[in-house]
Amino acid sequence: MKRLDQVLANDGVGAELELVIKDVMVACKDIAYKLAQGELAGILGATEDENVQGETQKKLDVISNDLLKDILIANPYVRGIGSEEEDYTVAGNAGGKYLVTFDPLDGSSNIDVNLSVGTIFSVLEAQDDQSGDNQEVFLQNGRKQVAAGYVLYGPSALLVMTTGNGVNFFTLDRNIGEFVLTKSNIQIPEDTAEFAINMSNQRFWEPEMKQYIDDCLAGEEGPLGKRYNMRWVASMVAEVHRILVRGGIFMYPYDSRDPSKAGKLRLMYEGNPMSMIVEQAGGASSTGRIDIMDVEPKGIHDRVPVVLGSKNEVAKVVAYHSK
Ligand code: P6P
Repeated sequence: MKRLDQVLANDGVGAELELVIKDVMVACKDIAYKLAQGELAGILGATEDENVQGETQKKLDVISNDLLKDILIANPYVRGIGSEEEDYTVAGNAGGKYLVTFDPLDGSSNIDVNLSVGTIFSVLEAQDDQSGDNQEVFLQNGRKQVAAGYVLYGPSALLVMTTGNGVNFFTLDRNIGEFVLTKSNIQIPEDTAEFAINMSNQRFWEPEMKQYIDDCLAGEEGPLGKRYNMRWVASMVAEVHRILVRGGIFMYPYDSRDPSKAGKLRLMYEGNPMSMIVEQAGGASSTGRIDIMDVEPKGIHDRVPVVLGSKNEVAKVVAYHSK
């Protein structure tokens, strides 16, 4: 079994980026341990606070955020971090060349009901010498990412990661406290009959999305000519992982509940890292109109509509939006 550092070295990842990724893993192993303790750790439940997204923070949201922030801003190669749970980007080392954005605990509404949650991370290179507490240095499109990954805290703790040479799965071996390679060169099936969307938002979608889902529900007799199945875990990391393993399409489209926002999911630490992973695994990731990784960010907490997964199914959704 190859350890993460051996795979990174094989993929030509330099020592500095390797150290950044290993620090993310130190934090994620601690998060995995705390989650596995559940009630025994006395850290379930919500805080009294709301984050910049307007969402009530779970205790583990804050703990996970602080674990990742503290270790990364102390890393000599990290210029700064951006987090779903931080109002602004946080400066690390002025001489560092890497920028790390993360959603420390995605799907955290599932924590108290013992369902899967995850950590999502993305790594960019600073293109100038601006300080890491200036969000401008982070505002690069998703094609500029040098690494992206997530840790899924499920029955086992799984790291899924890419540095631009395909996607690998690593399983946390709790006997040695290391992530070990368990599957290489992941390929998403190009076709699917399984869609994931929160149907309760249907009346708020654009007509094109309503039409696509209506046609999925029409089954074999409908224009798409096949019977679809549906899944919704309310945890993007779990949905994306299912798609990497057996194909599928995940959608969190624009909806009119808050017309000022492009969607619920965030570009810099959800849309972009998941898009890099999905594209590296032979899938596709779109806003419904353009590739997510071609969206030019204006702010660290920008929202983005998400349609990702099996590439032929994503192409169908894009076609609905171009009629
Ligand atoms: P809803 C979790 O809060 C999250 O950001 C994603 O992980 C997940 O796919 C989505 O929101 C769930 O949203 O509206 O179904 O609760």
